[in-house]
Amino acid sequence: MRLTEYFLPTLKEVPKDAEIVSHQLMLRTGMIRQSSSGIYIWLPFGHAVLKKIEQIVREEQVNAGAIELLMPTIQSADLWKKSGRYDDYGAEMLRMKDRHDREILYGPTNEEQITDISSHYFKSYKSLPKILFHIQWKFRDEVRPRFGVMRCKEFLMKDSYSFDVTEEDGKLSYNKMFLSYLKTFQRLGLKAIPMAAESGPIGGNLSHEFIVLANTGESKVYIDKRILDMNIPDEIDYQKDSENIVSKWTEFYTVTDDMYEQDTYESKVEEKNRLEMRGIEVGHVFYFGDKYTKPLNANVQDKDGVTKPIQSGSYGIGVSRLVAAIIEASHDDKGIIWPKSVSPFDYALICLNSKNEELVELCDMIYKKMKSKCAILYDDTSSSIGEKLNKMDLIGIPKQIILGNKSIERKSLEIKDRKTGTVEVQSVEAFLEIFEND
Ligand code: P5A
Repeated sequence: MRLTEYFLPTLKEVPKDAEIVSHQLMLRTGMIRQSSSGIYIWLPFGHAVLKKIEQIVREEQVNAGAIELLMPTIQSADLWKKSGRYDDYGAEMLRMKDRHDREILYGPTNEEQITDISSHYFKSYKSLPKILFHIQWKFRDEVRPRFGVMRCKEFLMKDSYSFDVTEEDGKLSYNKMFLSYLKTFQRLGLKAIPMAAESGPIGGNLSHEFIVLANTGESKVYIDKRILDMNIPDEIDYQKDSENIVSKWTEFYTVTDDMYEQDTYESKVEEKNRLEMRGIEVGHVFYFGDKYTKPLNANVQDKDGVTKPIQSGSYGIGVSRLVAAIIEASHDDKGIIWPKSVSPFDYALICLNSKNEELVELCDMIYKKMKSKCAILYDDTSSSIGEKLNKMDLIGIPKQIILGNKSIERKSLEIKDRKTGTVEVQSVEAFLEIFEND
């Protein structure tokens, strides 16, 4: 993509109303624009990052055995009345009426709708287990939307729902999702720590939040530091390994403030291992058994011919919140530093002098060769050197390929690593070899 043809409305100034660095940087890099309170337009650069994250989340769901479908954003109030949550959800739920005066709502989550689906299709133990997921916009009329897409009203969520015959199998599904979350956040370049948490309006008595440590986070957390050294194996057999791996992670007393008990913390965690911090909730998993299947009559016949409510859990990832969380975790005073896995462009190509025809010709040639092999943003504008370099640092593409007047006679280019700032000089020829046809 040529920068002269792209739509990247960057700002030099730090916007006054943005309090935290991710919100500031998302506005400065032209990723989002507020449409109304708590509702955002995803401009092309922001949209591209969102889609990258969404794809990684999707791939890891599929790897763990979940199956994608798509439920609508608008739901009928009827199912919510049956589950008893229509009143419970209160003012956070956006309620509407259609032209026939029927009560409808913009879904804040989909437990009711998917349970209704399960009641129609999963009648025998032979159809289970199943984990279904979708990636869909949600609406919650938050009292205090703030920090840009971090806590907003309209946001993109990946939500999965598990269906099993027995509680034991249900717990296995819970553990599979738990493990797939560890994997997902790792691929996104994040250290997200699972913590025992309250289940709130979703319900159930087994629940974990996945939290990225950040001073600007909204949750207060109490950690056993040793959990920070935990790793997950590269190869996972979800069926065989889930229980074992999850039990190792959950051994540590690591909790959000809703669950915090000072005595337990002090008795279970040695003083040198205690860490009290703030964090951002990027995912939340729940096991609630028959909380929804019972009132919505989602029953299954087990192997012995006994009919009973399906065992369920739900598993959420804040896809749009992750964009902000990644920036909170990965930036410096110059701007964003995208992990390779989520950057919309693999390379930035910078032609420092657009008046030097020979240089422009060389850069155009390099651009053409690279374009077919990777995603590249080519600064072909006539801006000043300083402006060009600052802009590329601001938007955070992991590798910058820089060419100036001297590149012509030296037949070389600079490869700058955005994260470390290290610059490597390489001959144009050697660099282009990577992009030659096989
Ligand atoms: C789990 C999936 C649920 O809704 N039902 C379906 C369950 N869980 S949750 O914790 O309430 O939300 C899941 C994740 O969504 C993100 N999130 C938000 N992101 C931006 N703005 C908001 N207002 C918002 N509310 C929730 C969080 O990442 C949360 O973990």
